Amino acid sequence: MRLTRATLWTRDLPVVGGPYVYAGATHDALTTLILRLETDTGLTGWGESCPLGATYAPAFPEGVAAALRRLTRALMGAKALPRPAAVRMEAEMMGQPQAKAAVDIALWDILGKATGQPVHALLGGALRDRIPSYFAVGLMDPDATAAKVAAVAAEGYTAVQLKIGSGDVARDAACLHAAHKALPKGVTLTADANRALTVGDAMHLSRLTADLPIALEQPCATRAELRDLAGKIAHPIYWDEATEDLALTMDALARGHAQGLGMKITRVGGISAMLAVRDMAAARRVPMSVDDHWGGDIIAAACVHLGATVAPDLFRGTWLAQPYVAHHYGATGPTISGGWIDVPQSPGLGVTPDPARLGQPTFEVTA
Ligand code: 0XW
Ligand code: MG
Repeated sequence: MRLTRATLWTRDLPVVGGPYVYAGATHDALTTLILRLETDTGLTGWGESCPLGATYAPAFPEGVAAALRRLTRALMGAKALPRPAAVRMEAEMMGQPQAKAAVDIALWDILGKATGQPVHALLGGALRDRIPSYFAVGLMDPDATAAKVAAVAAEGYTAVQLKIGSGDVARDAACLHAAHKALPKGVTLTADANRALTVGDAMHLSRLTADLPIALEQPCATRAELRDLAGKIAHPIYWDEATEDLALTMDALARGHAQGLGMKITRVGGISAMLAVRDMAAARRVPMSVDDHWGGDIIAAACVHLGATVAPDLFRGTWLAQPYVAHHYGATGPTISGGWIDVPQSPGLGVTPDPARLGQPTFEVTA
């Protein structure tokens, strides 16, 4: 089974009910890249990569598209399997995990279709038929924060991520107290600063919220700051943006610097890389989320298939952009209902985009 054609579409995803606001960025729309790979056996696989603008991770849409053009050219005629393709892509290009991820996801889709298995079965098997999502509440004032978290908890969400990093640590702390007070027992609360705090700010915030059972996600921007903060505050520190590749994630786990992970499947390079993170995190008993930056049905499916194989006691949930995305690429895609997501059971990813809905391709490469 060898690759014969690659087609890429570039699609704008307006933010429904937007803008999406977090520390350091406000988005009214995102740009996603949808990749279709075809084989000489007639199978088709779909991948996707959707940078969160150009400042959340070291990737941006135009760069991912350019990298995919070069990578797919190098893959024409190659075996349509994740490992041989990964080795070939490393020989072709250093880094660019967010581009390589789209290829990797499409190849797992093909492998599932070739074997008649849903991707989660190829990853060792789903542990349940539906998995919890979590809701990310944007930067607001304390009263609006309390109202929003109460509403999402009433919908059925079992975990809430509160965006902080407003520039006023006291206000961040007030929002966290308001959120904690508004949440029913059993709903977990994480404070995600998206790199906005200095080490001093994070220490100050931790003191102001010492009574709250929360975790601080990506409080500071750099790995050096996160390592400096470790041991200086009582709250667990979760790494998200800092996990820019597999090696850095492994190091953060091995050294005990990350007490939790907010993982993005395309940031580390796709399903294959995220599989390694899953098992390393489990070995260290570190909870993790299985998300992506943004994106539509294909990315959502990749996250849900992998998320379904994470042990429930170490699973923080799968965030999906789906509530903010107006259209499905095809008939359906994973959707959040009452804070939970049904795990697809058909072969591959279980998502079949309709090319007619995707517009003109950005490029097409053939063997
Ligand atoms: C909440 N998310 C998964 C959605 C946006 O991509 C940001 C990200 C996060 O955890 O910061
Ligand atoms: Mg985060």
